[in-house]
Amino acid sequence: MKEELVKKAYEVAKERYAELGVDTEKVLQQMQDFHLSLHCWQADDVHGFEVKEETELGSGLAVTGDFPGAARNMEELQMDILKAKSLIPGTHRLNLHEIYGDFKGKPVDRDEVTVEHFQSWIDWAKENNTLLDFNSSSFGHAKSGNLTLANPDKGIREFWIEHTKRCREISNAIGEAQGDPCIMNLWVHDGCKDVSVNHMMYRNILKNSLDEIFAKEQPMMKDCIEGKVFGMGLESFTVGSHDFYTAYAAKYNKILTIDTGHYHPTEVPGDKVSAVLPFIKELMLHVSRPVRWDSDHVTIMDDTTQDLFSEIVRAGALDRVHYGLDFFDGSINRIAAYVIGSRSAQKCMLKALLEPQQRIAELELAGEGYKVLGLLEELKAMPWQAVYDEFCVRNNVPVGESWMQDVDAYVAAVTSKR
Ligand code: RNT
Ligand code: ZN
Repeated sequence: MKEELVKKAYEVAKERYAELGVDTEKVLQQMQDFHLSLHCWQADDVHGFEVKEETELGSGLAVTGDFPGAARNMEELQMDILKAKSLIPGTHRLNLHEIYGDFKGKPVDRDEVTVEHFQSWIDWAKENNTLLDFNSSSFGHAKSGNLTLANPDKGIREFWIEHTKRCREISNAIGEAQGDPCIMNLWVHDGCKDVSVNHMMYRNILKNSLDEIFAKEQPMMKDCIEGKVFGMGLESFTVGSHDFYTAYAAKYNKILTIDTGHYHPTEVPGDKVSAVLPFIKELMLHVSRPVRWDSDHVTIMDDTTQDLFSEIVRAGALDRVHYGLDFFDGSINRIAAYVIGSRSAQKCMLKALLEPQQRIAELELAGEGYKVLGLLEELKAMPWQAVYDEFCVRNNVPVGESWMQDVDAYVAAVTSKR
């Protein structure tokens, strides 16, 4: 019954969009090629699997909420991710942090990690037809403090340099194993809580650390670097600011990560796409949602997300962007968080693809300002939802709100027993 309704609605939508010159079949094909990189860390509030006495996240990142049922180990986390993926149309990558290694109950410090700690992930990914991405992890460790790669203390700095080099080795090995480059993100929280004066020194140190880390060619991985406006407890100064990494990425040919939660409240992340792409070859996204001081609420269809995806499509840059997610809410069902965030990001991309781009571009050049505005407003209420439903049907995943029943069933059978 429902499928019939979806079909009918889709046929109508297809005609409505055809009138505008938009081919929904082509767009559905593009959606099939739009792969998100699901972040593993929503499943367990960024705990990871390290063996250590102090399990507080601490230094650098904060997660709030104590909703029951978080994954407690690798097996549970993998199950949860597969469950979430089964409710999201399309095929998607998985983004791992170093702290999610298979450490087999042994303490492995961050400067000791090797690819063997990720072999079981590589095998799992292969079995489950998933490509992997990677992140170095410099937060939540006894040596994290306020400064890692930008630390004037040589011993601490070298510890984190070693960690990050090893993460690049691991990423490269993952890339080789999967026959597709592994995208490795580098984010460090380094900064100052209060007024400080040695800014040039910290930034020079960070630059030198990065130079050393990136010195070795790793052909089957790609480096991306992520800035931030400020971190908890480090409110006054951020060494790795957006400007710092934009300049570094442009000069040294790195991928720039745009985390939608990492800018001033009136700054528009989507506007950065066309500002940096003339100078930077590729972008990585961390699709997220800032609320007040927090940068990591679950993604929804807000203006920020819509604008970001529309800017990518309008820039003709679909194949120059990697689409990572980065939110971690511990206060709601974590599998639902993945589903809501992923499906919302997809809907924003779908709406972006359903825009009669050329026509609007021409109207703008012809000076027909009111038509540009009018058309963009009309498009907001076009039946894009019918196209998304059809996308779900074609990918064999629940249509509309019915995915919630699956989540409830999973809670009853699995997560409520944890
Ligand atoms: C933190 C950054 C970073 C992390 C993850 C866990 O502000 O956004 O990307 O969220 O690496
Ligand atoms: Zn991020």
